[in-house]
Amino acid sequence: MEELVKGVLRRDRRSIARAITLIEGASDESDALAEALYPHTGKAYVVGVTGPPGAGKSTLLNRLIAHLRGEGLTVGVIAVDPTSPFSGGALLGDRVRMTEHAVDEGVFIRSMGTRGHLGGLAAATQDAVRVLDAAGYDIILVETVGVGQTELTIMELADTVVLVLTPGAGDIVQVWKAGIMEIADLFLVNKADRDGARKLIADLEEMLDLAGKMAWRPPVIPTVATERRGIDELWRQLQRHQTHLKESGEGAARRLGHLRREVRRRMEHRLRQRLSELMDEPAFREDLDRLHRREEVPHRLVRKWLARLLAGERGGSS
Ligand SMILES: Nc1nc2c(ncn2[C@@H]2O[C@H](COP(=O)(O)OP(=O)(O)OP(=O)(O)O)[C@@H](O)[C@H]2O)c(=O)[nH]1
Ligand SMILES: [Mg+2]
Repeated sequence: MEELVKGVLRRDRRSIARAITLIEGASDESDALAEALYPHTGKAYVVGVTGPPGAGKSTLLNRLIAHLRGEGLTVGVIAVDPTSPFSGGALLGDRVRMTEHAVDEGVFIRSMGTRGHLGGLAAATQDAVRVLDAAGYDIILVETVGVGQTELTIMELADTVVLVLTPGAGDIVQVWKAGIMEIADLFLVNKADRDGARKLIADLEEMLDLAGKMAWRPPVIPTVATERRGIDELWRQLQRHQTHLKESGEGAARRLGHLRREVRRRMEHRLRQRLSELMDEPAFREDLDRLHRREEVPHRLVRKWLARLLAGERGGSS
């Protein structure tokens, strides 16, 4: 374990890969690893990129990585569920491995599947981001597909959230529906080479007008990822937002809010898990039988087992 932590801290790629694999398994060992790394985190600028399947997120990230490397910055990438049936399952990792970032020590790319995370996908993603943060990558990009609740939760770990949209009917409706409007700091209109881009940009600006005065008005940026168009503007706006976060105090407030929600989510997860274990115990089933025979009262049972649950947690049986 000590070796693994040291390896991550000196940005040894194999250690980083092993650490993330360990963390995906959610065990006592992975908890210990996450705990050892936590004091070394908090330095990276974390950017979340989300949007509908096939919007061009991976292509954009690939271009952005190249741009950032040109600026001398190191980049870590976590792509959550990057295989989408809509775009033929093009894996960012695969694509990048085949291109210029393949042998680049300053880039680390990892894909995470959506299945098999005992502690929840959001927690696993958070821990994976922290591994890269501890390893000292300057910028960490997190790609997730879609606009569902899980994606919103995952986006909660980012300093800046980028929403990628493409021209096409219904996009603007999606933005309204998903409630992602409130958490998007930058709107990208990708595939701006296609019909309808201008209309989408106008619709977004109108929506932002309606939202009224904001401390930060999300910029709407047209991009053509396949032709590298708009990537420098994307980076310029990301830097602008980073400055805004710092100078307004919003960045610190946001991180504190994220940590609060993270701890709450982890506690809820743990309590639910422990509750299920307790309710499988023979003693609980006996109590249930007594309840059934009217020898016990539900309300008293609740108090009794809640006390037992909390006593177990105090005992530190984690
Ligand atoms: N015309 C056009 N096509 C683009 C542009 N950006 C990406 N594409 C194409 O759109 C398709 C999907 O691109 P991806 O980068 O895989 O999209 P994604 O959002 O990462 O997809 P998922 O991860 O599967 O949700 C690919 O065939 C890209 O070549 C663009 O700006 N213009
Ligand atoms: Mg992708």
